[in-house]
Amino acid sequence: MNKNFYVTTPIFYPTGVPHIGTAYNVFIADTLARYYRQKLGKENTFFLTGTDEHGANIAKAAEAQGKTPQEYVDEYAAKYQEVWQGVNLSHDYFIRTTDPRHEKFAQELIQKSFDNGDIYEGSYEGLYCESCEAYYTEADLVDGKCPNHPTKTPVFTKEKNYYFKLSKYQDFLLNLYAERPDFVQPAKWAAYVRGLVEAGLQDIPVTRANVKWGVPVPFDPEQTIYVWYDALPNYLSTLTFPEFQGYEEKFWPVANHVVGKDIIKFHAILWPAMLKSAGYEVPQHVLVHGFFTINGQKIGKSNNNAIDPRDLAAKYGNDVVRYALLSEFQVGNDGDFNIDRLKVKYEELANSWGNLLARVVHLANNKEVEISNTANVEPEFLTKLEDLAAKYTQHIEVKELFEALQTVGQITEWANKYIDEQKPWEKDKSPEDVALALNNLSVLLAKVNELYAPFLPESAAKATEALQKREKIILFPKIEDEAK
Ligand code: ME8
Repeated sequence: MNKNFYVTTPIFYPTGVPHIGTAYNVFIADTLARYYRQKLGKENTFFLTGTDEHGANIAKAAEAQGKTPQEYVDEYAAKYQEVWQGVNLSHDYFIRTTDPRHEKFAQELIQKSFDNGDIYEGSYEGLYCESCEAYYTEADLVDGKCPNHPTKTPVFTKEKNYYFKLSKYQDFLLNLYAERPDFVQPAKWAAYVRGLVEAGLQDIPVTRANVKWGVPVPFDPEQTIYVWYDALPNYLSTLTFPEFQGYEEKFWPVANHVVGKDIIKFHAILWPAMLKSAGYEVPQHVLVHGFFTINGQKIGKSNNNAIDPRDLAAKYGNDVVRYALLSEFQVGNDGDFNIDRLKVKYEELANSWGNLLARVVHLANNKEVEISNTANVEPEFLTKLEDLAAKYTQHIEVKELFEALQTVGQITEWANKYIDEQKPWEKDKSPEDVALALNNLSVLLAKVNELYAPFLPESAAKATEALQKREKIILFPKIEDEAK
């Protein structure tokens, strides 16, 4: 077992502000970080997020607003940080690729591959999508448009640039996937990536002659480093910053990159090849998640559904927003989401966890019995609880967050059934039976609080305190519908 855990989100393009779709990614990473802080300790866990601030797209967005690129990224990186703070994100650091220490690292990395002959001069002619900052072939296009940007037509571009010998790493990558079948998680995405690499890899241009807003190529300062070749190294550059002394040894290569399916190729193919070429080990896992739509519509300004996660959190609480998304579909799958589902999820938590807590505390006080004594739990009850907790652990450690939440749901369902059967409130129950039932339930509840903590940190902290102090609280108070 690893002693340390490192989790990253993609570094987001600071064009606009984060929305609920972007937030889904960071909620996954945050949940994992919180789980491992509980398990391995705060000092052995590192959670990184940040912004990807170079490239033609950023320069264009800045120009459109009459700002310099630096002014623009300063403003939008601050907005990202505000939103993440607003939703109680527990990241340990926010990396910005315009940090000179990162820029220097990105230069050193590309220089290493140049020195060992993996980067050569060439010229490129092809179709380029400025929104993706990526080249495409005719076959990649959908109705003549970019496969990721249905309104953008990739433009024919010709320029001198330097290529990275990605094709050289085909066998290395196939061996990596064979030796570590869970390098990419979940399995269906591992199979997808393997298929792509088996079909063959082409060398890719990794510098740009025409993009000025970028990191200068150290061996040809007329050129800048391709934005992805500058962005991916953020995961490693941060660990070399002076304030993180010893982190590179501690957190590399135990990295877990959480990425959306749109950027899987960069993380599962290009990044390991870049690292191998520069003499680094590859990360531990790439966790791929799907995309969700809202009421069947793609999230975006044009659909007017790019909801700020803080707006939902203001009404339902940070915890329920993340719970609602993480409990709605499996990590690798696509899904749909809407406010009605969020309300259903809120009720679900109120009726299961909230209700259980209220009943146990109320009855324990009413009947004046001792609770939370692990030594006095019925053995079969304890075994069942431990089995379910072990199932949760198995799921979360392979990042099956949906399944882990379902397991906690099974525990609360069982407990609510148990309390209904035991009826500890009835007058004819013996004090011993009442004490046993409430003791069983309070120990179970403490476990539920612990298991929910990575997912619903604020509520779990409240529930834990209430149980310890035997204070009757309403964990999920009724929310008035403004329509009524
Ligand atoms: O790609 N559902 O940045 P980006 C789920 N800078 N996830 C969604 C989503 C949705 N509807 N919409 C967005 C970049 N996402 C690069 C990354 S990393 C070295 C560089 C998430 O701002 C999803 O995780 O375009 C996707 O991968 C990410 O936002 C894209 O962020």
